[in-house]
Amino acid sequence: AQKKASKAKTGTPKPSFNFNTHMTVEGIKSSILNHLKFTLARDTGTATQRDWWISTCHAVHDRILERFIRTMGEHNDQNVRRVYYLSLEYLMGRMMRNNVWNAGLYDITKQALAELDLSLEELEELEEDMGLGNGGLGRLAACFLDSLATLEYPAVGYGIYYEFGMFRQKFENNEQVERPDSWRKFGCPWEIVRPEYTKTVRLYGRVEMRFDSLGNPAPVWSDTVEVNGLPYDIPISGYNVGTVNFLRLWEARSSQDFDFDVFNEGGYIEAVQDKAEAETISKVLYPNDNSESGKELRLVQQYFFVSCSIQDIIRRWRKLNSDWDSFPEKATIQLNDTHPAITVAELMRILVDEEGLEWDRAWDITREVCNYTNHTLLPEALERWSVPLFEKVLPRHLQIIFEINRRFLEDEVEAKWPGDDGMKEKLSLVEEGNPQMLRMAYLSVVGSGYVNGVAAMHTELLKKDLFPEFNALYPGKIQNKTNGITPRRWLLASNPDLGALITETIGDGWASDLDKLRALEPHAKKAKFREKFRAIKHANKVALAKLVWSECGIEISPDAIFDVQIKRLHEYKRQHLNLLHILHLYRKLLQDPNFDMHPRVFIFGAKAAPGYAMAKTIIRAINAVAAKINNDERIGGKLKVVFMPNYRVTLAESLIPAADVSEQISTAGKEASGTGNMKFALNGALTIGTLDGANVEILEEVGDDNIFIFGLNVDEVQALWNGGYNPYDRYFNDENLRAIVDWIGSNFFTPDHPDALVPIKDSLLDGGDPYLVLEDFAAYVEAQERVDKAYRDQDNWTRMAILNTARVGKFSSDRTIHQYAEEIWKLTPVKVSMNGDPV
Ligand code: B1H
Repeated sequence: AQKKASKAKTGTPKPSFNFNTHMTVEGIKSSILNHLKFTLARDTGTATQRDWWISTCHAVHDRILERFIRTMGEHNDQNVRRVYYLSLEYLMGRMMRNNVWNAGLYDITKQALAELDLSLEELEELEEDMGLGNGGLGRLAACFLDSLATLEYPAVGYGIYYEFGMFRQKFENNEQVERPDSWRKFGCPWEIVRPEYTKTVRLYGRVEMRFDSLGNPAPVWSDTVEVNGLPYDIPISGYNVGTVNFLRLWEARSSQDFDFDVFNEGGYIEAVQDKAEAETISKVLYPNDNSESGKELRLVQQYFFVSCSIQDIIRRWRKLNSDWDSFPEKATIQLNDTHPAITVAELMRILVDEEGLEWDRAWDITREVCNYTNHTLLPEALERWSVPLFEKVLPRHLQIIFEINRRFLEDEVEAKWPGDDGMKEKLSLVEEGNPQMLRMAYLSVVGSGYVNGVAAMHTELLKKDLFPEFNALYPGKIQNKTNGITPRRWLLASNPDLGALITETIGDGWASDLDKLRALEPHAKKAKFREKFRAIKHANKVALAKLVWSECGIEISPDAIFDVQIKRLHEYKRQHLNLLHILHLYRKLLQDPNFDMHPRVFIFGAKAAPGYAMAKTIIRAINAVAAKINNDERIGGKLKVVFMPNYRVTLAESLIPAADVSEQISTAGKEASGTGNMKFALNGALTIGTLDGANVEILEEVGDDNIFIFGLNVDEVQALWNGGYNPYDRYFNDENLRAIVDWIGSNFFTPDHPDALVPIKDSLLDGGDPYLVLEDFAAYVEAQERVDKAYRDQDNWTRMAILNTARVGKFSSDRTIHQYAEEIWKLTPVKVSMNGDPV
């Protein structure tokens, strides 16, 4: 292998051709004009804004590709160890701004466009979000890719090239309406299609025992249906480094352009229809955050992308290596939740059935290569596949999972708990029942070297509540890796004025070493600095007010407190707790026009899963209440409620820099980590939140004077449930709360739709208040009063905001990725030249 590698190095002639990808204003400008003419066949006289936009993307892309090719060359020459990140979701958002910042092209691109009488900011608006994810889990994958490249780790992300990403949300009569997201309608300028790496995936069929020439029985998977996976690569630029990694996304293609038999029988239309059916595999992202669908197409999506990716990983390994013992030295795989958990069975199938390895050796390799990240404890999100469905789609994989289970129970569980059948039933990968169900989380734990949670508290609960026996069986296997966010997208690029102030104050370097922000702490004491910090927040609020006006037609004052809750709509995240508090303020204002509160704007952004009725009712309730409040002359504009439609990465980039208050109010024990909480704190918003997920660690970093914590902690929640909780007690003992809950349940807010909001009241009372909204209400109101009071002391508020920015360096995804690399992947960075000069 070593020999092969060095041969590849010397054997490649160095071209002397000048590709004209100069990193200068003139270079970019001529590149844009060149693409306008020769890529788009346009002249400057007839070019539309979109033509200019696409040409600009290509000009930037060209410069990134130069480094991309160099990175691949270096990784190949050195036969490096790589991490493969497998995820069904990548919530990338727009690519342009991030690309120009990371590649160091921001100033020259802006300048080049200005010289062409164009504005980068205006053109950027033409880019659709690459919204191939639901929420936190998908955005985390995107932040990780950014950090992997920035820290110069050899890494490939694998996923699906969905034709339709997360649906577009509109409101009609206060209700959510979903529209398809045809984000690639005008093409994606960042993609590179690689037909030479197309893979074939087999599905369905049956397994027969056949005998080889020596008379040994061997399973044969036959009569399968075939579909092809066509890879598209999206280059991922590191920040200020030569490394450009890539995200490889698979698109499903029919395996035959024409089925000639059907064609000859005259079934032309039928032949093309079959083709269309295969291609539905990569059509659309399942829009369920934190809940599983159990649908056959979803299982097919999972296997499709796992199989393509594993084949591709093996192909790359084989170019330079041959002995399977070296496979775990060259590859480590991270499973982003259980969505790619079939990897465990697929690797075993390839190693045992196709490569002829002994089971035990194959198992050692599989377990060494795979690692699993758990992102949730919610029972409805823990994937379980019905055995009959799984058998229909993947009959051979089912056998393999049964064999993994048999050995696991008979060897490992039996050794640890001899004769304990209860324990075997409890830990079995197969849940008994009708039908039997495969527990994908258990398969992932058993088939992985390491398992991790995504925040300290979440990992403790994993060990204590979800996997206690596995933790006893495999001590040290379960680790914590607290989530993080990339400071490039979430500060440098989205809040450029704050970024510039920080650089001017403490120098540069912070964007790739976020702990450096601690140097801002002493500046919190300086009036001049506070003034500048506050002015930037104010300017961001003015910009957001403009956006709210143009998008929603609601006028808001930048002098009000901007109180923001943006995240998926889910009962456990408790947008309805926020709503009850809004109603509380509304009542106060109606009953006492002199009620003393600082003007406040409550801003929401949230998509509900299309099948999640209660979530949709909560959206409707917030919209209905907003309509009433915003049009109520009596409250003198002290209270406004804005629900911005179609919440997505791009909207977050406008909202977070403008927020004063960050709502992180999930029921303790339910939010695994949260990552929005980190983005807000980094941008100087103060958190009002429960002791849940990473809020606990944010509190540790910023100190309890600089955050508003309220409500039951996780032990108190468990104690309350154990002792028996009756929400009616809270309802009857608090006259104010009772009035508010009854108000929601009345037809006051939806006069034309009687009972539309009753399900909310029902869930809070007869439904048992599963997320303890009524229980935490009083504490939440009290915490909001603290917020109101604190905001009136603008100087002190700004001081607290600065201390948030200064103290949250821990939540850089660079820190997270460094820990994964050191403690799980055992990965070393590889230097790549930025400009072709030796490093
Ligand atoms: C998170 C999901 C999720 N946890 C199932 N689990 C899905 C589960 O389509 N599905 O089937 C999709 C998504 N998403 C989130 O992960 C957690 O709720 C957040 O607390 C956490 O910050 C984020 C990243 O770790």
